[in-house]
Amino acid sequence: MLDDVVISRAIIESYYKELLDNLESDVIISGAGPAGLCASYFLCKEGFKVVVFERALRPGGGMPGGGMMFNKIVIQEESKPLLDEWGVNTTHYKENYYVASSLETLGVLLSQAIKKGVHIFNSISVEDALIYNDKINGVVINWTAAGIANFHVDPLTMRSSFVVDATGHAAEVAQVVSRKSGARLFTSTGQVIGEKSMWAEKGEKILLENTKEIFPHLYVCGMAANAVFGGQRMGPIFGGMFLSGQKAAQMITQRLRNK
Ligand code: 48F
Repeated sequence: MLDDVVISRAIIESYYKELLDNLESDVIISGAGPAGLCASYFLCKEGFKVVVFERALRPGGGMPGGGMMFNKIVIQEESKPLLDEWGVNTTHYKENYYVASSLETLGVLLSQAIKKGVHIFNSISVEDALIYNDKINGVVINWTAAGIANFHVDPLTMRSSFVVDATGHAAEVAQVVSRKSGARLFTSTGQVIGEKSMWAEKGEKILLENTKEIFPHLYVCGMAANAVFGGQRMGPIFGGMFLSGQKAAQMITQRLRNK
């Protein structure tokens, strides 16, 4: 026998328990694209408490769309060990180029991250940051649907020791911190510089350099890192996104260990 209200109670109680248990965490990641998911996986692997907020109903960012909705992604040799670790199938295309199904990569990475203990809350947008004591202390969140409906709904707040901006091209957390804190970001202009046009070779190279702390306790990874520092976009080559997420995780791991 199935009771409809028991089904509702199971969903509501489980969701609220997970949300309440994660009001405070080690790291909040804004954006569940390839870079954010990868960062979350490696941080959880190190034993930290990690929460991801994703604006869209389904996680994955630009990954499922591959290149112009051809649902394949290309990765380079350097990042293949990551896909091997997760168990994603790759096909050798030619020297230094591998192809993977964008859907399989998303499905496997999502599953691996959740199995490691990452808490992913989808359909929730990060709309502001908690800034005091000269650093970022967490994020301000709201239902994406409330924004779409243009409802005047006040948000809620989640606290963490570190925040990662993995929001992709728009670099939304960096933008809001720059606009509202009155402080300079750690860029040459003190602000978000904005991404340059497509150039895969240069964009992928510079991405790892740009993956770093941009405001006290705020790190940036993935396409947001190139947007913040004025790096090139690189289109449907995804190796750099994964390596950037891994690098952000490694840097934050060191900081959390030294606390
Ligand atoms: O855009 P996205 O995939 O960023 P990424 O992880 O990867 C970039 C590639 O997809 C591609 C590329 C490859 O070479 O250039 O563009 O850097 O994922 C960003 C995710 O963040 C979500 C958004 O819905 C997407 O899933 N997002 C954006 N703004 C917010 C957000 C926000 N304010 N709050 C929560 N999630």
